[in-house]
Amino acid sequence: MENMSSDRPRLSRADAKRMRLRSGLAGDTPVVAVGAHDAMSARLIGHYDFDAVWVSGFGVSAMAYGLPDLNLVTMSETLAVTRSIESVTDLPVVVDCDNGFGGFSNVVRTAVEFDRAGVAAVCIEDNLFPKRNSLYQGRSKRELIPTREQARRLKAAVEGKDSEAFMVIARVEALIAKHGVEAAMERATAYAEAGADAILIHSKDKTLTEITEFLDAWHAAGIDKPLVAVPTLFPDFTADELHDKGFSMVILANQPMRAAVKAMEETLDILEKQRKPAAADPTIASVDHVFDLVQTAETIRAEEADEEG
Ligand code: SPV
Ligand code: MG
Repeated sequence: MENMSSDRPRLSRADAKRMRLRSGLAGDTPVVAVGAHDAMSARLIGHYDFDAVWVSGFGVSAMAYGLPDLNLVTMSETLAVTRSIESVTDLPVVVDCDNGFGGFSNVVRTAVEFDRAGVAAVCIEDNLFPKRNSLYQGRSKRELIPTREQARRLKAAVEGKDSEAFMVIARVEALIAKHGVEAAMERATAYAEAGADAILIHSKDKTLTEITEFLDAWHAAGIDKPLVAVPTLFPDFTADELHDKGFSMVILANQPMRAAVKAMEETLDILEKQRKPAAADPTIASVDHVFDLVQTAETIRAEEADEEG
C-alpha cells in the first residue's frame, strides 16, 4: 500500500506526547503540570495554558474512590482512571503511581502497564507500602524503602520500557521523612544511576532551606537529570522562580480537586437551605456548558450524519 510507507516514521500519539514532555523538560521555561482526579478535571486543565496533566494519587483516592491516600486504591483502579484521562487530553500525562502499589514485581508491572496505556511518565516514590500522603501532618509512621532496593526496583522498571520515550520519574521522600539533605542526595543519586529519567524531590519546608541545600549538592554533583517540584507546602514560589532555582517541572498537584470540593460544599449548603434548584444556579455551571465540555453536539452530529444524508 503506497501511502503507508514514508521516509519519516510517524510518531504514535503516545510517543508524540512523550517527546513533547521530554523537550519541555529540556527547555528554558518550566513544564507546569496540574493535578487531575478524573477525566473532566483533565479536560478543563487542557483548556488553560499548562504543559502536562498530573494524575494525582491523592486526587484519585479522594475523588474517584472517596478514600484516604494510603495505598488503598489499587494499580488497576488507578489505571482505569488514568485511561479515562489519557483518552481525553492532548497534554502529556504524568501518573502518580505511589510506590508502584507493592514490592519489586508490582513496580515493574506498574511501569509496563502504564507504558502500554500510552501515558508520558510514571512517578514512583520510595515510601514503604502502605504509604502515607506526604502532606499529612497528623501522627503516622513514615518508613522508606531501603535505597538499594528502591534503586533495584527503578532499574527494573526502566529496563521494562516498551517505548524509549516513556519516562520513569523517581520520587525521593527523604526530606518528608526527616532523613535530611544528605540522605535525600544519596537516594536521588542512586535513583539517577539506576536510570530514572527525572527526580522528584519532595519537601514540606516552607522556607525552601532544605531544598536549596539539596539543589546546591545536586548541582555540585553535576548529575544531568531533570528535577521536579511539588510546591504545595511552599506555595509562594512561582513556577518560574522554581525553574530559576533548578526545577524543570513544577506540579500544582491538588488545587482543582480542592476547588471542586469547596464548590460542591457551597452548592450543597445552598440547596440544603433553600431546597430548590434555582437557588444554586448563579454559582454553578450550566447544563449546556457541561454538554459542550464533553463534546455532546459534535458526537451527536457524527452519530447521526448518515441519517441526514
Ligand atoms: C499527589 O498529588 O498525590 C501527590 C502530591 O503525591 S502530594 O499530595 O503533594 O504528595
Ligand atoms: Mg501522591
